[in-house]
Amino acid sequence: MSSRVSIGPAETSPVGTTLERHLLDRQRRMAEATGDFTGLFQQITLAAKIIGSRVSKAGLSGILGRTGATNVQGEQVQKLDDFANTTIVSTVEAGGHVCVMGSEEVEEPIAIPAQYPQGKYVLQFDPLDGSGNIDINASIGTIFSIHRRLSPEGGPGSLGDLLQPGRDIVAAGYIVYGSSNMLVYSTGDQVDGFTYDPGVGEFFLSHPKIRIPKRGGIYSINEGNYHSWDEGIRNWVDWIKTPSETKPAYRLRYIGAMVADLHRTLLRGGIFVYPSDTKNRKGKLRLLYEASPMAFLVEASGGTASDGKNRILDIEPTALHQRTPVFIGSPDDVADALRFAAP
Ligand code: AFP
Repeated sequence: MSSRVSIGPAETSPVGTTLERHLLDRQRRMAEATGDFTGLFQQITLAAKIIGSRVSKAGLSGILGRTGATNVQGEQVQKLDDFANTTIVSTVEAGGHVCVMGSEEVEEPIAIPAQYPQGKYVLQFDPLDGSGNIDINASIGTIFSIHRRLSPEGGPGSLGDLLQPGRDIVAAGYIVYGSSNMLVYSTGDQVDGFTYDPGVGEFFLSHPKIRIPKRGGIYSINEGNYHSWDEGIRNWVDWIKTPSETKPAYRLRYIGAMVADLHRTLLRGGIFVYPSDTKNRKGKLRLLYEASPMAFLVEASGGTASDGKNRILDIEPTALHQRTPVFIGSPDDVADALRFAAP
């Protein structure tokens, strides 16, 4: 477990423990804990509840549809993306726990207004991942990661605070808004999942110590891109879906929201891949808002995450909206894919 986070070890909370109680118990296990991490986490959780509530009413409140604006990725921004982004910023900025934030929806670093204390943590997030799924009522999610600041304490944070490799993450997680809403997080030692009870308004521990299976039976990739891939990826997909004496054919599942595809991969095992292709030579997924936090969670659960050549957590970011190819999941399945992709 990282000693850079001001919270004690996770240990084993009983199933049914609330997320708040679980965090307070951890805080008490570390004598020098300041409560900063717990406070930041409570704000993230509050934002997740607000977003989850709005997502579940999306069709009712007339919020579906597009704003007409375009975000920094050149994609159309939907109203719920805006709402989720604003909710996280406004919930976290006044808390005094962070000095700067980065969002997939915002081109530049998000400064903390001068009237609020500048905290010791750095928060990065994809406010609503898989937003193409909103209009069809399929799962979407929020992804986040937390680093310690590198700039001197007290003053405003900087771009350098945001451009840190995934191996220095102190905590990462996601909230999946699905048939039930779940928050899954890790500080690097173990991965715990909490299911939301809307009647009570709380997340309850439902999936303690998630361990990804060493090998799964599902592959997850946008196979519509087959003809844009390098030969190695095409060969791997041909191999994985073909039964042989040594293995059955793998099943294909692809939702188009990384949170949902990774959530299944963590629980069931298998592999999620978004390789480079002729349209996206550097890959499509964002290193800081999608790949790094998910790599941190998957490694903490016993899995592997690679860009095809290197460990994703070791990539040194050079730009906020940098993209990367992704091979992530059960260690044996990722090793198989890399044999084809990077022989
Ligand atoms: P959006 O948040 O813009 O919908 O993007 C989702 C995403 O970044 C990731 O969550 C998916 O796995 C991936 O894109 C889907 O991309 P394709 O539509 O190209 O398969």
